Amino acid sequence: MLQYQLYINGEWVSSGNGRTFAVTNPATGEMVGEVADATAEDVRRAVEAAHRAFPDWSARTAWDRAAYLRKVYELIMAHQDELAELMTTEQGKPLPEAKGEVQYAANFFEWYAEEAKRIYGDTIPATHPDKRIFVLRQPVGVVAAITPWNFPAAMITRKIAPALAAGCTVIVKPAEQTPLTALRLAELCREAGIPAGVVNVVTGTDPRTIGEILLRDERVRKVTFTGSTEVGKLIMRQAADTVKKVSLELGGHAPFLVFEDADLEKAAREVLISKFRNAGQTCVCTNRIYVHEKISDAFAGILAEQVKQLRMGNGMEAGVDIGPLIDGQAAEKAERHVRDAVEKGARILTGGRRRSEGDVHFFEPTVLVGVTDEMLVQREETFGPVAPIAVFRDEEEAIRRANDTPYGLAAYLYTRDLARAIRVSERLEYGIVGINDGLPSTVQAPFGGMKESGIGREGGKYGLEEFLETKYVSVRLHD
Ligand code: TXE
Repeated sequence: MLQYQLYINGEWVSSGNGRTFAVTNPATGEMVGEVADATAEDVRRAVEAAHRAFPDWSARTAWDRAAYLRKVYELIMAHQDELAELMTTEQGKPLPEAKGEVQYAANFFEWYAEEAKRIYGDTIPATHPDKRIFVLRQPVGVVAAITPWNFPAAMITRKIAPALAAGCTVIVKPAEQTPLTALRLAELCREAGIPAGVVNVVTGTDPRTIGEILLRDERVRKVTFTGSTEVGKLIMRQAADTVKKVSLELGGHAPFLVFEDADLEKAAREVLISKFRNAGQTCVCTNRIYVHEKISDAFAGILAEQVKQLRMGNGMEAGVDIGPLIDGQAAEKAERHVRDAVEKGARILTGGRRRSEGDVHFFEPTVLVGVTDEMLVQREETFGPVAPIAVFRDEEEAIRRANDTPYGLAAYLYTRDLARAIRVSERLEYGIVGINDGLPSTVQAPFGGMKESGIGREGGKYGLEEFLETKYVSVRLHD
């Protein structure tokens, strides 16, 4: 069993009151680790450490910081199997998916090691011959990064790699369900020689208090959050008091539009990938499938056949495609959504049942047909392996229904018609659109949502912007 303390100011320290909490394996219910339960004072100490580390870290050259980032990348890759196993153990996703996530997570360090060197300013022609105007990009300061359990490694590296590249120092608050991966990453940052206080990790069972302390502190200049829309809104309100910069990556409710000219086998394969990875617990997961009426029966049949092949079980076992859900609440939500759909007239083609035993919760990969827009599956993010299929008559209707949600993170469409693909993608009110592509996420692209799915972008040059201030310096040339 793994034991970890808090990582503050380059040291491993116990919580101020000595308390710890257990981390369990969602596939077995067994305790797999024990970590420190931070007190309010511990969080303040982490802020203090990050604040003190900032002047030195931000004053280093970009080349210097880049060398540390590259080292972290190398260390993550050197430990990729171990990290993937750790992630599957505390989060439940199948091991091959966990390996994919480790590579994705590491890529942020590799990318930002390069991007750190490309933080350019500007010079602007002045209105007076004696004047010069320079625009500088400077690190925003201390960053609080609050992360979820569904991608225990990538949601952290996607935030801290650009933050460190920009010259910021960070306090990471990982989800209480998956702190072990976060703490192992902190160990690797330490091994890479990242100076004390530049990266700090506080774990705890009272996220409300930890969040409040991070958000009230005026020394924290930026908060970057991935999680539920509800908590995201709270964070935005709390950040207002000290006018922090805010980035939010919140829930999604992704539509997948399948047009009548689609290759049905291939379209079903993309839906399968985008819907069922991580047992549907992904913010960009397909949540609503809209299929043209001419092909809907055939498409549903093909998708259901593919879904029936998925194997559910412990993600550590070879051949498993669907792991457990993170907890009982997640299973209840999936069950409630399926029940509601059936009560309102939907039909289950495959799956549909919850399998809970003690603290272990699975939900069968499910395909629903006859789905209408007033059903819960169409209104709320299910965050589980449920694929609801609704039918549309024409392009206009498909776009209108796809956009009829407060969310705006990812959307997908499948067609052979290039003009339609471009036309529809331009009208979808989403931050990410996959055309014939169910897996668009990649480190160099700007990941993020419109509407209530969030603010700001992560990845590529866009992700770096979030950690930079813009300052202009106006110079008069005479004395
Ligand atoms: O999220 P929370 P939960 C969605 C998804 C899921 C639902 C609930 O629909 O079913 O949210 O998941 C920390 N102040 N997503 O309850 O609570 C918490 O400790 C400061 C989508 O797990 O938002 C964790 O570190 N922080 C999403 C992080 O917020 C607080 C990924 C996320 O947890 C806090 C996860 C507070 N008051 C869930 N309360 C995505 N965008 O991918 C909690 N936290």
